Amino acid sequence: MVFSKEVKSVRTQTWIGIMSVASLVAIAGIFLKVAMSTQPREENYENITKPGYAIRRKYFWALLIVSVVCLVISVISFPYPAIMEAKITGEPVVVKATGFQFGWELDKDVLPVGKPVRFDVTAKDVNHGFGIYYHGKDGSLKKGIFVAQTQAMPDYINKLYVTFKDPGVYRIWCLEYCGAAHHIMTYEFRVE
Ligand SMILES: [Cu+2]
Repeated sequence: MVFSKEVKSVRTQTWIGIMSVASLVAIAGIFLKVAMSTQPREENYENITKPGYAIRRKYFWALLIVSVVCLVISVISFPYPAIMEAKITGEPVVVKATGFQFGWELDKDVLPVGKPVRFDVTAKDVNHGFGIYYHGKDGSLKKGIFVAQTQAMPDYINKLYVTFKDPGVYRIWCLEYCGAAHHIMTYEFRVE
């Protein structure tokens, strides 16, 4: 028998098709057999979960103890009690303080010692930081001691209450970078 090229090609394709279907059926059969023979595993999960939960419980208590210890330590070093002790007694002396690029305007240069002072702080142009530092009795203390601070903001008046304990020279320093000459933005007043 002599077949043409086309007939040979069709035969080959048919064979490939039959072989493919046959292997698919065989694979499906294997899957089916495995699926049929599989049964739910009977295992004692308690053996695993019990020690697992025990470890979890230990971790929980350890974490809780560590958290409480950390909380107590951090609360002790909080500055809140000192702030809460501060009380305003009597009418405060009101000082209007305005920040601008690059300086401060205050309507008073001499403030009382031991009496409450209220700074009404605002700004003319941009945000500034209003920081008060103590520079010693005669102003010779170069590195000032921080006293109090608030923000100086345009269109807002932030009220800062301070009772000066020490007479001497105090300086205001801008605590927020506000431009090229920010570092010279300072003002001096006296407390007597
Ligand atoms: Cu500034």
